[in-house]
Amino acid sequence: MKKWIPAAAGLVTGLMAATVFFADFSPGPTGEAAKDTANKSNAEKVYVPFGEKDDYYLFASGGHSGQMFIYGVPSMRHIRTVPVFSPDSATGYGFDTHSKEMMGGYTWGDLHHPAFSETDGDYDGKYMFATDVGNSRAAAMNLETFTVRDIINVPNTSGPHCAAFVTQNTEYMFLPTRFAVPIGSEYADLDDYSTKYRGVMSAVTFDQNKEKLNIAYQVALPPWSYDLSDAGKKMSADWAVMTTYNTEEATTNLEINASQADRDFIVLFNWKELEKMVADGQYDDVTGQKMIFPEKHKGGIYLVPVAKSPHGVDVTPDGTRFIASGKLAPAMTVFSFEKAFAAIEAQDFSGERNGIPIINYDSIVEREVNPENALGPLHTQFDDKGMAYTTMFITSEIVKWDPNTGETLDRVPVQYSPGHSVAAEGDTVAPDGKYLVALNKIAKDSYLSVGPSHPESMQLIDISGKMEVIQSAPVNPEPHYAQMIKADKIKTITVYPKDEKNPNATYEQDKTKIVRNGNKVDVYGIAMRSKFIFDSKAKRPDTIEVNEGDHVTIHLTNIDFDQDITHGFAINGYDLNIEVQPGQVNTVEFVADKAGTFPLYCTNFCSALHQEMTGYFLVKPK
Ligand code: CUK
Ligand code: CUA
Repeated sequence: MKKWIPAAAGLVTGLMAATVFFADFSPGPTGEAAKDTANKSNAEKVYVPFGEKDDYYLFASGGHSGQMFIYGVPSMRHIRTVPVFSPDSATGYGFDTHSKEMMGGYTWGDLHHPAFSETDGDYDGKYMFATDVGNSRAAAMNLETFTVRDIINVPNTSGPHCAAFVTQNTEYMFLPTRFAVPIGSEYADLDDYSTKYRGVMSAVTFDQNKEKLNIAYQVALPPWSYDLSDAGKKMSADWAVMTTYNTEEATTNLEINASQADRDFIVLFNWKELEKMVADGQYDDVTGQKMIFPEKHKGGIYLVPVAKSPHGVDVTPDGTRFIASGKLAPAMTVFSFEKAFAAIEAQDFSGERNGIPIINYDSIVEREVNPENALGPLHTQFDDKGMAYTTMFITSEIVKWDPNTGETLDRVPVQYSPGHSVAAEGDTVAPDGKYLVALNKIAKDSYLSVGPSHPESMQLIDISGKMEVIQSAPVNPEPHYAQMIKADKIKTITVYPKDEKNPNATYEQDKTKIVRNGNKVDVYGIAMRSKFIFDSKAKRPDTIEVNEGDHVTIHLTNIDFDQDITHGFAINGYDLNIEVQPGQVNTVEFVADKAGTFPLYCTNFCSALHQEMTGYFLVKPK
């Protein structure tokens, strides 16, 4: 706008021009005043008064912290960190016998994608699953206690990245690998990559009664990188999809070499059919696993060409479509499941790779969506009306669009570079709408500086009307994905129920004892406000005395059946600390390899006399 008023302008024209002029140069009340108004209404939207609770739990993956971060929405308050793949002294995780055994000797993990257990395509609030890209593991967390109950190593796979995603009734979670390796990770020359390497996908089941994960079967896919995946829903419930890149089979400088081909693939597979093939013996026994080789055991797996180097792929809540996003192509590609089924039926294939049929792209694509100037689409979530929300990594925004028409409906900038976003109940057959959280990779200037490296950022977006960022929370490295569940679906327990059959439990003080058997010492003790009792008949019931070199096992029962009265147990200088939650029985084992006098104490502040909750661990020298 120029300061131009026609010389011949009358009063009215002049006023109009002046109005336009003013409007152009000061867009409404700007500066501090406007900020205040906006912040007040946003503050109200996210304010959860003391005594009231948040509406949603947000489970954010902790990336290479190996942990899970639990936040409340809309307050965006960090409530808890639950260790999954990494030891955590705050909760004694990785120190007590069970969690140490689950840890399998590893000291870290890389947790990318959490997934709730589902019943009829809806989060049921019972379990949370996750995989470890760093050390190829899978875990199941019980949501009554927010503790991990089982971890398995996934053989033949290196870096199950795009998992976990679960089928509609938690029949399976599928763990495709990010890195191709020879089966069993044996040595093979990289010149033999195309013939000897494989990208193995594992179908993992979970037995809720035994709380055990198990590998049902594996599929030896071509040696490509498998990126993101999603399970089908409703009409596509028997199917699952995943993206793959490096179909060039590059073995070095992937940045360039894995980005050559114009098209990579989506892998579409029918897990019901794979299940049937396994039941019919159509697999090879490989390193103790049932391995399907697609070039030999035909059926159930198809390829769909997609714009180069795709990242995310997401199934719409109604299960009719799957949408792939291209990190190098600025497009979201919408495919129809119905058309895909018809193409498979008609064998409408354009060729094959490694024995897997390639479905004719044109037969099943609905549209390619390119919102204007939007770059770096990564992941898509959905609201209650089926509208799509795609994160744009490069242009740092969320774009809302209509999968039915491809029309762009809204967009909002986020700070900065979002990877995933997560919608309330976003991966169910019936998302809630209402909220979306952008998981931003780069916070830059958002918070008080903590040095050259900054926290990541999660921004809460109100999606009930025009998208608006209403809250922002710093978060430790590094949430990749998250899921958001209605708070009332999660039913935690307040104390562990008495388990009279547990041979290690000691609920009565006069049953405490220290049992010696050669150089093996078993302590059956109690933790209570505000003392330890290891042997009630001893002169000093809170002392444990052993000989140097003894193998010591301490079974500790917390007999405070009272909400939030957690005790800890640490031995000074012995590098161990465990936790016993109310009513819980926990065990720690170690060798008393250092002679001397070591105070033991409760690490978790439990009463006014918490400081007095101490004793001695005496180790007589040899
Ligand atoms: S990945 Cu991190 S932004 Cu592991 Cu889901 Cu896409
Ligand atoms: Cu028990 Cu502090």
